[in-house]
Parts: sequence; C-alpha cells; structure tokens
Amino acid sequence: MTKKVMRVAVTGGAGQIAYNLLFRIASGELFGPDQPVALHILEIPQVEHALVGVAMELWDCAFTTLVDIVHGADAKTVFKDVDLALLVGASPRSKGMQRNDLLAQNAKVFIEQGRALNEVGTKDTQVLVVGNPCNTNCWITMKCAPNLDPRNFHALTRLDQNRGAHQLAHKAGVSVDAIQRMLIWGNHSATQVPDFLNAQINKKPVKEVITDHHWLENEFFELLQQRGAAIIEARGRSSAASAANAILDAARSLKEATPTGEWYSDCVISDDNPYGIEKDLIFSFPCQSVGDGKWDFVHGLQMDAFLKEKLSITQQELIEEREYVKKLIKES
Ligand code: NAX
Repeated sequence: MTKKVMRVAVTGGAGQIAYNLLFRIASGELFGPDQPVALHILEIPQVEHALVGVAMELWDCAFTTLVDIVHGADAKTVFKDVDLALLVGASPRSKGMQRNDLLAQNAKVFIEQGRALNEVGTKDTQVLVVGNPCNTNCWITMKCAPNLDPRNFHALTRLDQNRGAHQLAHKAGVSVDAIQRMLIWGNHSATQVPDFLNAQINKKPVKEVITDHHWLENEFFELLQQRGAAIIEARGRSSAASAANAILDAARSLKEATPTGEWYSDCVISDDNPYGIEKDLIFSFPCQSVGDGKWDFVHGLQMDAFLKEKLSITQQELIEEREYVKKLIKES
C-alpha cells in the first residue's frame, strides 16, 4: 500500500461505541482495502490501561489495513496530525443530573479537545462529535479550534436518520432501500425533527404512501425522539453498535460524493443556510457531499406549518444551549 496513511482519532476508546467502531475502521471497511489506517485512541487517565487491551485485540485481528496505533490520555499527543477526529467519549448523564449539569461537565471535555485540535490538528482535519449533547459539544469544539475551517465540524444525527428510515419502511411494509431522503432537522435530542414531508417511499411522497397522517405526526415523531431512551430501557445500556454503524455512514457520506437527488442528515454550522435558521448553531440539515469532506446544503425543500413549528422549537433549544456554554468557554 503506497497511499498516505489515514489517521483517525477516536475518543472514549474504552467505551462501548468505540469497541464497535475501532475494529470496523481498522478492517478497511471505511476507507477501502488499499488505504492504510492509523488509529489514535484517547481515554481518560483512569481507564487508559484498558486501551492496551483494545490495542492488543486490534493487532490480533491482523488487519492488513491497520499500520499504526497511538493511544493515551493526552489529547495533544493523540490528536497530532489526525485527518478525522471522531469525538465519541463524554461524561455520561448520571441519575438526577439536569441537562445544564451535563452541558457544563462536557463543556470542559470539548473545550480541552477543541484547543488540542487547534494546536496539533491540520487545517483539513474533519471532526465528528458523537458524545452528548453532541450539537453543543460540537459548537464548543469548533469555537475552541479557530485554526480549523468551521465547515469541518459535524455532529451525529445519522443514527436518528437510520432509525427513521427503518420506522417508515416498517410502517409501509417495504424494504428499507425503498426509503429515500429521510432527514432529521435540528438538535440530536428529544426536540429533533424527523421530516416526513420531504422523505419518499419508492420515489413517492411519504404522505401519499402512509395515509395515516396521525401516526406520522405523533407516534413516528415520538418513536424517534424517544428511541435512545427506549433502547436504554430495553438493553440497560445506550445504543452502541447502531451508533458505531451510523458514525461509519456519516464518515462515508463526507468522503464520497452524494448521488444526485439524494441527501443525508448532518449537523453542521448554520451560517448561510437557506432555511432561515439562526446562524452560528450546529444544526442538523439536509446535506450533499461533493467528496473529500466538502459539502453543501440541499436547497428548496418544502416547509409546512407543522415542520416550521417543530423547527422553531429545536432551534430555540440549541440557542439556549449555546448561550449557556458561551460563558463556560469565556471563563475557562
Ligand atoms: P461509554 O460510557 O461506554 O464510553 C464513553 C467513554 O468515554 C468512557 O470509556 C469514558 O472513560 C470516555 N471518556 C469520558 N471522558 C473522556 C475524555 N475527556 N476523553 C476521552 N475519553 C473520555 O459511552 P458510549 O456508549 O460509548 O457513548 C459515548 C457517547 O455517545 C455518550 O455521550 C452518548 O450519550 C453518546 N451517544 C450519541 C449518539 C448520537 O447519535 N449522537 C448515539 C449513541 C450515544 O448515546
């Protein structure tokens, strides 16, 4: 393999999503069989020792595409020269914790990691934030890494998109590949907005195929907004394999040009968006990739009163989160 090594950072390397993600990246699944990959894995010092075991297992797979593993608890060392940073690790929400407590706790993590990326990343480093609350954590990271292009920052709503595609297919009694243009707007939270107005089933508007509009406006919405909680309830732990799968989908969408007429959901900087969403938010939009990390908003989607109302709720939540963390960045 003569190609330049692709360096991918994964934080939270001893956690459950990383355990589902690292092996798939190392195997060549993301970048192809002729692309050498190096993994840069970050953890907190208390569990850093576990990374030794993760690295041993990665080597024991004898993946031909895996050429190097860097691991540790120092963000500046681990992030040095990475092409793609998957920021998965975050402090979990503990019992009784309010959303603002979680924001404050994780703000510290993402301020530090943003500053580290600013110092040792490259100007082309792509950053995908998964650790929750991922939109605002992504906003913090972006603000703390002004040397990187703001358009290189992304947060994950791809899992919500995939969940939505499955639910529509199930309801319509079709296979999931019949679902096109499934889209999530806004925040990856309980205010997220699954868009059934612009999605299609076998190229027809969803509302023509699923005539139970009450289900679309109520059960479908709630199913998606509460899916993460339902998985915790059923499994006793949050989504891991499906989250890792969505991270790979999101990274692949960035790398490869999106086929004409299709789009995917990605939380990106809202500046210059064509839908009137306030600027300077990390907001989930319909996006099309032109490849190699370059992307555009999809223009001209339909809006109705229902969608507009839901968008304003999720936008307001993101504005409040942003205002709350602004002062934390200033004080740090
Ligand atoms: P785990 O608790 O299994 O693992 C998280 C790991 O991150 C732990 O090993 C912890 O030590 C590490 N960590 C904490 N602070 C760190 C820091 N400063 N630097 C490096 N590592 C650090 O959680 P897991 O199930 O892997 O989930 C990780 C994050 O993904 C959580 O915040 C979770 O809420 C979020 N999710 C986001 C999703 C999305 O669609 N955006 C879906 C899945 C998931 O819920």
